[in-house]
Amino acid sequence: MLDHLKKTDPETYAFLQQELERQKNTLNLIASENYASLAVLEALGSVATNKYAEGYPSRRYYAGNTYIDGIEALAISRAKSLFNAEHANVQPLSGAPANLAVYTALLKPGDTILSLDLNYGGHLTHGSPVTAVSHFYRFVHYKADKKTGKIDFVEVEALAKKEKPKLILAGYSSYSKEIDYKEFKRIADLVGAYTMADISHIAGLIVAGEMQNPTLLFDVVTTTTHKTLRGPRGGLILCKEKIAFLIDKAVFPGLQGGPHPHSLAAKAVCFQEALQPAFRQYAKQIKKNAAALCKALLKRNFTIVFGNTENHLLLIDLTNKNISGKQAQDSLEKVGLIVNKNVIPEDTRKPLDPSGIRIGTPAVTTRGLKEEHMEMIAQWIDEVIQNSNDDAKLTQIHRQVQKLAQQFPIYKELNY
Ligand code: DSN
Repeated sequence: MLDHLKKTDPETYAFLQQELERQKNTLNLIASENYASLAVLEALGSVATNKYAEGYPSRRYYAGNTYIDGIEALAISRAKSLFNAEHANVQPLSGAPANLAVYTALLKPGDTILSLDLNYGGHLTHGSPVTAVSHFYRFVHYKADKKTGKIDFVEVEALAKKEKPKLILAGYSSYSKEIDYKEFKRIADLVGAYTMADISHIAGLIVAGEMQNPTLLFDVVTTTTHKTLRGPRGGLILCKEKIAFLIDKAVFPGLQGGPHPHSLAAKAVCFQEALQPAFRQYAKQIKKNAAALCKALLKRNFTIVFGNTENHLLLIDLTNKNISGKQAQDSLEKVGLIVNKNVIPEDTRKPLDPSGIRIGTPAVTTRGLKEEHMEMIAQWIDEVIQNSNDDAKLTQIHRQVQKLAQQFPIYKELNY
């Protein structure tokens, strides 16, 4: 596929070839990653990247946008039908810019946002002190029950009444449970706050009907397009018509310049793919695989944070296994199982070497792995954790992982 690149820039080409081999020969269990289709990759690598298109369809600041208008309008209308949304803005460059655009549209600097604590599954852009947004807005955090993951709405209501947030945020990056959007909306109405959901992780499950859809209930919903939705790296905002003007103005010209038209095209393709019946089957299997993996790990005495999973991911507390999250991540990478270290609720360790790892099934499900393979993966994880210093054992497991990976190509059409 990369003949011109090979001639022009052999160094970049070589890295991309190595990355392709890495992806082919490992099993990707990172909950936020996936394999975009060849159609999405073709749209991303298209001539649309050559165009500037500041503005919105039919209201551009540059000539020559007839076809980019067509692409963006297609992406918008598909996003609206996919999520059942009144309005869609497909221009955010990714999830963090999408969230910042919502804050910019609806809040004034210093206003309060009520969101989930990072250690309980919240996201950096929901107010971690290391982010710029935490300097612009005042974040107050609710928590979830450490054992069950349930959100205590009595606590959320009390916090909302005390702190008077302008915006209440539901939506998480390492949270494995269903979300009660109705309760959040009830509390937001009590205190006159906007409701925002960040569904980046679970968008694919939502459009397939495998998880609740907050779009009709909430004022605004943000998502990335590259996780369970399996599209290009990018962001998307869905909102009620009554705030559409504010959202659009915040994205452009508020925060961004020209959108990335190649990415708009790839989003249109991704939404089209997600509208197909096969995508529903895919999302169902993601959940089945996560549940099977969870069961197989519990059987091997792993501690699953919040007890189990109701979506595509699970968080393992490794404290009883006497290994840190980073050591586990590194040892698993040696055998070709790719996961990420992750903080757990009330973690006593630091984020760069926390007590947990996060595991997700969207990418391996795209490759075609089923419940029986989750049993094999759990067995390998267990063996790696118990033998993390035994290089001979790790080499043996690595061979088995590679064999399974090679049976399930990342792009069957190309035999990759
Ligand atoms: N980095 C993403 C994740 O892994 O959840 C969120 O931004």
